[in-house]
Amino acid sequence: MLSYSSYMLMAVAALLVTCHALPKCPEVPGLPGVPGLPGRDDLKGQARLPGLIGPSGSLLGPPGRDILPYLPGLPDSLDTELHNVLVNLKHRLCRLEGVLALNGKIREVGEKIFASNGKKVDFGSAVKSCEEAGGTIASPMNEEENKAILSIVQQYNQYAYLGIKEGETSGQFKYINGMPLNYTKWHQYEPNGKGTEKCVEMYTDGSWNDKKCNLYRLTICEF
Ligand code: MAN
Ligand code: CA
Repeated sequence: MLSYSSYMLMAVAALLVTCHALPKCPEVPGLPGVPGLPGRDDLKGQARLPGLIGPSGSLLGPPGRDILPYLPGLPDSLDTELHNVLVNLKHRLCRLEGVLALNGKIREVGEKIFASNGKKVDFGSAVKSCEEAGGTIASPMNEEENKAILSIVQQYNQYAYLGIKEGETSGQFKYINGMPLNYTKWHQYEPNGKGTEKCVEMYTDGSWNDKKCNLYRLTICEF
């Protein structure tokens, strides 16, 4: 059984989470600048206060100790430097994501990032442009992802093709990578194309309709 104080602690924690949104990219305490590389103020290795981040907890493992039997350990100085480079990169990336989200350019859900180029094209062209950009056409795998895609559909007020297609068996829809659907959001009475509507569009309420593949729909990709 939980004690009174642990309930109090949980209540305080819940309050803290709801009242104060946590910063997306917390300051890295005392991260030393990367030696040899100019900091943001062009100060070599001294852009931030010297401080707490050291080799412990490095992704590369404790300095000098082998990660794998056949990989030699890195010298302490290089391990620390690589660790700092990684922390710096992650922090910068986090802030850049903040800028893109602020400007309505991306939606982040878990590990996925959804984005549109604002263009309306047929299904094949949407798949192609997503792949050329290093992503794939948006394929909602749960309600949260569907909502993120929906908010882009509503931003442009345009239906979008999804990364879902009808298989050989009519009425059977799958992700374009061949995996079976683990989540669906069909509009009432859909899918109804019975082999004649092999693609899927998202309506502006987030529900899905099977539809011909040669229409012009908003391109939304996931990365
Ligand atoms: C049109 C098409 C179909 C859709 C029906 C719904 O005929 O968009 O895909 O199922 O409308 O009424
Ligand atoms: Ca339909």
